[in-house]
Amino acid sequence: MAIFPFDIHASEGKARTGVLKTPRGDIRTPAFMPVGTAGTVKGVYMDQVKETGADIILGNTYHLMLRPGAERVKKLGGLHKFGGWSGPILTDSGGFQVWSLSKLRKMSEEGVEFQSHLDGSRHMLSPERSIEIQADLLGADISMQLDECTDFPSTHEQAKKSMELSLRWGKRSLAAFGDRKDQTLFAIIQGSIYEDLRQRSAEASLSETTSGGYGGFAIGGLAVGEGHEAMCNVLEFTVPHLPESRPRYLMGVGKPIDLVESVARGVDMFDCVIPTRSGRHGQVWTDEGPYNIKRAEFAEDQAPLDGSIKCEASQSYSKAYIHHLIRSKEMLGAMILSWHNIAYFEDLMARIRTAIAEQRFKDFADSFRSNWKG
Ligand code: PRF
Repeated sequence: MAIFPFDIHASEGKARTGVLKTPRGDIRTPAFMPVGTAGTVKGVYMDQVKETGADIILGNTYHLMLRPGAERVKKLGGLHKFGGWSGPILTDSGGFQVWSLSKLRKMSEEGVEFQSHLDGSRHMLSPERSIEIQADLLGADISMQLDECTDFPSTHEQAKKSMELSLRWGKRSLAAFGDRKDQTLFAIIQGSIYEDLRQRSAEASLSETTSGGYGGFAIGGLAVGEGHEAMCNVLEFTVPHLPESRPRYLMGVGKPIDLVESVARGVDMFDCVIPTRSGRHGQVWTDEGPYNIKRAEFAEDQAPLDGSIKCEASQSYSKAYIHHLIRSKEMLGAMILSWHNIAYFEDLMARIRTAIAEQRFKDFADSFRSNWKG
């Protein structure tokens, strides 16, 4: 398979900044990927997403296979054409969404059988079917292996069993992926909070060499209830087992402080629904943490959300207006806040990249920690 070139331009401590080069465009790292679950970054036009500085978006196997159906997306030209995003797309394999959304799920060696959260219909997702959906039908630039997101908390024994299943599914995913030219596949490291299991997962994934091995390594099974400290601790002992030369992706994370702390521990890529999901509920993200625009104090506040961010949503509407829109449940309120929050996250990543390039990331992280109140 294709292994996309990953050029690291600068590093400081464990933090690094660089570019992952894909046939559909460069991804500047550390990167934040807005989540486009069902072929749309909820409430935000693709050209607005692009303008915030996002180089890549995420799509979901689980949602798209259920509606409108992966074969239909293929028939309509693939996910890039269907959704109007010409840059790189990474798709999640479905395991995690089955784990968090579907009603009945039955795990077996073969894969996961589940009932749709939409209409109760039954489906089967195997490593091979997940790759077919992601790479052939949706046309993802980066596919993820099928994995099982281990429950938290789990005993060492449960976590080991689950991690070993993910390893076997990874091997099958890699074999199913084969020799694709312009697409790549990432492994997912599991192992809950256990150091020996994380090490085993990383080392076994690394030793897979079918068609050149994995193009990158994700860390799964975090941000599932273990808490910020425990997550940082797992990153601390997991990242050193991953190759320097390949991108590291922390799945489903997180708040701005999580991003800063994870970059400090060597993570290169992130995705999270926070900017859009919380935006729909009136939350505004800042370097100090989130606040809710519905609060009475904003009723006559004529200031913009953040004049320092180059984004129409951040600069051109008053807090008073957005306060009114959200309180009135006007859809434009949710749209402006989702757009602003993505711009804030992308601006934060750009500041992180610049700080690393200028060798002042440690100072940046220290001052970020002390300002953070969230
Ligand atoms: N596995 C997959 N997707 C994910 C996760 C995982 O463990 C997580 C955990 N935070 C988010 N998204 N495949």
